[in-house]
Amino acid sequence: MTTAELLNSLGLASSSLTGGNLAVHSPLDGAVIACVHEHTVPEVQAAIGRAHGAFTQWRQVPAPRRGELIRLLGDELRANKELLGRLVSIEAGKILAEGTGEVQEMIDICDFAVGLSRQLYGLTIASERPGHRMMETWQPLGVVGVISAFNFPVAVWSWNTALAIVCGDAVVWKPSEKTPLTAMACQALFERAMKKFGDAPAGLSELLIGAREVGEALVDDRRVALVSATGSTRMGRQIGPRVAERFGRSLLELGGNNAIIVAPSADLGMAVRGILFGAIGTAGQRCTSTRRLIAHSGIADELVARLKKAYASAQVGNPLEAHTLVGPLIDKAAFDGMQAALAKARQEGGKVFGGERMLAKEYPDAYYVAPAIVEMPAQTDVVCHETFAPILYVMRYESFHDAVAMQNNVPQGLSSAVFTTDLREAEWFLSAAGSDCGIANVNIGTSGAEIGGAFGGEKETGGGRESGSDAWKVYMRRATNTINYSRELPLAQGIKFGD
Ligand code: UN1
Repeated sequence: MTTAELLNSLGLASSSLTGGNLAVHSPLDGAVIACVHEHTVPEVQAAIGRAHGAFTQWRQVPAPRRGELIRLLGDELRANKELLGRLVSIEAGKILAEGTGEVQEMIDICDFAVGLSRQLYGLTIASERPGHRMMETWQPLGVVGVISAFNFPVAVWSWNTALAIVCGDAVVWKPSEKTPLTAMACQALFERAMKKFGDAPAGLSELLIGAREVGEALVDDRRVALVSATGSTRMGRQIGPRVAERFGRSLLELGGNNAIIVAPSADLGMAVRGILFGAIGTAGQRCTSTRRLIAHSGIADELVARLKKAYASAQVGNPLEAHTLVGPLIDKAAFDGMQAALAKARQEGGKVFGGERMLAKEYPDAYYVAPAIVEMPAQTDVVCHETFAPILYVMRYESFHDAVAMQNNVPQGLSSAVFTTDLREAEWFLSAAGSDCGIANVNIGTSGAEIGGAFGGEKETGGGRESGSDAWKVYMRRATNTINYSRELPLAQGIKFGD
């Protein structure tokens, strides 16, 4: 099936794929696969207006009925899992197993949200006043602006959208300008679900294609109650204050610098597999990718030797081919960033294994790399920065508490893991004095979280939580209600006022 046929079967009309001024390149070979229309600022404002209009109607639809729309979206995703997964591979460069895995993650959050649509529970609270009752209700919030990155071009939208829609909100989405096609496919599937649903208001889900100005118009618009943004810390540092300035709400999912600690008691075979998936899976382009390995000095040599062997046999190449484990980097800028980080690591005393460009002859306009392992003398400056590429920095430790301190001693706080069979170490790692990350795992790696838990992290990762657990609450506004069913009007705190 050609890319054009694939796009057509996902509901994208050929006319929407040509003639626009935004060229879409596939990272597989650098070829231009479409030229799509970029939205202007007035178009952005009109889209937000439509979404706001839709919100005022949608908020009055009972939540379980709203859940039905997400159930239908889940059906569309199930029916199109292979096609959309393939498009994710073509546009973002991840291997097919991970492309379809990402669509599965969308299906999972839809299922979660359908159940949630009957569980948007508030509390009943004891009042201090006789004949009074207090309660808490969760009300729809408004328009949710979603800004997403190229590396999870469809799942991040679905985490936000599935929850926002059952919570009674409308969504305006600005995907990465590197991955507009997967976004257009999601929007087409959403529209199919809307059609089957019947009477959902138009404008419930709006898609905006474009770069910075489009994002800025979304961020600055007072009608956008929540801005949920996934991307670099640099981006979040701009968005956070701009949204706060107008007293909007933001949910930030920014950089990670995720470490795995491997203790002497660890099952090394498991550790190697966990590190491999975390460090080279998605070519190191997940926010949860494993970027640091903190290995006990007693096992570090053996562990690194086993990792190098595993790296050497991991196939780098076209992600549509069955045996490939590592696809390309998204673009030349990503490759340059990786090379700059490796050069800096060398200057800081690092010993680099791998990291060179591959397949340049076959694909002169694509950027395939050998994943790199860099043994560092210490956790130097370069190690403290997130480089969105398959670089694994290796440091050694003697005492477990020092390892945990090293793991925490970076500006980011997304994901972390320990491989140990020592109960004391595992529990310490998960304790108040342990990992300071939003995700802390034992005997599994840093990436590949399930949707059932809240997803996000601390410090420069931005503090937001999306997906499972009670992350839905950020998509709603909380009202505290006090109801007086007595014939008196007592004041709280026993205050007497004029009587
Ligand atoms: C991201 O990289 O932006 O935990 C999200 C994981 C995936 C999501 C990653 N479920 O690796």
